Amino acid sequence: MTTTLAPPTPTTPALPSQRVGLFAGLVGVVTALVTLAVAEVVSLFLGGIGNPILGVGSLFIDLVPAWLKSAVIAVFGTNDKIFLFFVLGVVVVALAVLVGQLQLRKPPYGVVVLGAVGLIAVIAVGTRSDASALAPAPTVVGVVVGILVLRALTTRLQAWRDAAAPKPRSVAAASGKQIERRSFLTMLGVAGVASAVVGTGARMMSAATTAVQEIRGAIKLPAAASAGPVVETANTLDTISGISPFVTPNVDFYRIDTALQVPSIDSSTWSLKITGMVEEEIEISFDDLLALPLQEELITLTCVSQEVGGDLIGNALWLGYPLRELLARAKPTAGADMVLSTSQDGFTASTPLSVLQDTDRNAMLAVGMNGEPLPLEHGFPVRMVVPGLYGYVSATKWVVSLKVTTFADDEGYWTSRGWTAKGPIKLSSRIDTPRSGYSIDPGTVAIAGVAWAQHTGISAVDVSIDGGSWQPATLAEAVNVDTWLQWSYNWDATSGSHEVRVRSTDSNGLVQTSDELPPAPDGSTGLHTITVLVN
Ligand SMILES: Nc1nc2c(c(=O)[nH]1)N[C@H]1C(S)=C(S)[C@@H](COP(=O)(O)O)O[C@H]1N2
Ligand SMILES: [Mo]
Repeated sequence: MTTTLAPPTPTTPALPSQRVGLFAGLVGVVTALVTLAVAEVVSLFLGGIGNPILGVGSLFIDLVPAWLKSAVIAVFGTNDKIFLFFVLGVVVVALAVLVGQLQLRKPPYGVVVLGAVGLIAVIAVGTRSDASALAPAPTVVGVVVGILVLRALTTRLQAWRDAAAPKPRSVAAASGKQIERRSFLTMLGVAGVASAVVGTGARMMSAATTAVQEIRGAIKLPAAASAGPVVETANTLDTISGISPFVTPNVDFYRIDTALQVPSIDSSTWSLKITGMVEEEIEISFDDLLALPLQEELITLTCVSQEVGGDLIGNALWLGYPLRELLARAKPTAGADMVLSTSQDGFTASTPLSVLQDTDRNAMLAVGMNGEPLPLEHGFPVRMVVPGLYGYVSATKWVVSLKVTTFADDEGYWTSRGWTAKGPIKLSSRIDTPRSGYSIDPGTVAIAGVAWAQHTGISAVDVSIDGGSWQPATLAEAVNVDTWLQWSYNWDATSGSHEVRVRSTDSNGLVQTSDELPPAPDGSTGLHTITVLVN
């Protein structure tokens, strides 16, 4: 008798239901991690607003009855916040496990609960007193990504469970089970680790920003040794509705930089080094800087990327120390013609040494902007401000070093990207009001705006209606040659569509060109022209 050896009857153990339950819970926890990590990142990019955990935590503090609050403080003392976050953490994990279980066993209820928790968080952040219109964004984006991850993970867990279900064993089924298992575990692991790393990083960066905001808030800037010009509103055209105010409030000041995340620099650890072609290298701390006789100056900054009529320009009262004095201490050596300034985040600008040494021009290392320490996004604790040059070759924010060098040897950030090495600001002008494309009533209308030729000064502004002859505008009193100048022109507006054009003339008699050039490589030219509909 021949015996045929029958293959052993395979009995695949089904995936035990406790293990499925455990993995569903993990899916929930990873979903929560992803949701919170995405919210942290979005919040960070929005400058720290709308953090769901902080929002819910603050709402919680407001809602907890006073007696419970005192009881918690009695027990935990100054660790009361840590206790609160511990409680929140436990609640988050419990909800997460619930979400994971529900999505596996009773879909789509996991998604529904996640959405509902998200809604509560949106309400929590939205009811904070400092909430902005964008406050719900981090939570909303976080929950949307969380839902996608929850569904993807649950689908993979189901596939693994189904592939592992008891059925006549075949090699194909066994390898299918392997594949589903690996696919699920890989996604779970990657999502979990990535969100933990990214979320923690974003949280630490936000915390650093908050800490530096507090340091900034505590700084008392010294008064200027030589006070800046006092600008009476009566000497400006600020009362004309729609005109740019002569001094731009910090919150309205344009912001241009390559920083994805605003650098947060503790002023007490900040220092500036002057190196390169100098007889003496210098290092100066923030306190050293504040102890020097500071000056105050009104200077209008302009971005080279400004299109004709654009808004990448602003005027502020800067408090700082003249760069020429610092350079005099370092004693540049013969042959040097450029200073390459570097920011903490690696941006560089090439500024002609002669401009910084000019006794007639207040190039400064600024610490104050309109009576406050520099806002973080405008360079806290210290930046450069140089009258007459576009920002990309002069206005380095978060500046940490100045290398005295030559244009032949070194190059600034934008120069290596095709912009010119030197960037004097071009004469230009803008119509602020009426707004282009808007309709207005007939009668006397104030056409008004600003004109600039930093470090040269403006001598005239003219307006032309429908291509007619140039009519002189009224100029505000010029405070200095480094700021823009407000102008206005009273126009007797008649019904119909009209074209309004402005042109300025600088103090050297140079008339603003009508030739149109784009911003690259050294600044736009052309005349700002608007169309107005008169009813
Ligand atoms: N560190 C750093 N400083 C910088 C820049 C930058 O990208 N990084 N951009 C410059 C440019 S192009 C301009 S126009 C001004 C704008 O300054 P503001 O953002 O304070 O208006 O900053 C300059 N300083
Ligand atoms: Mo710029």
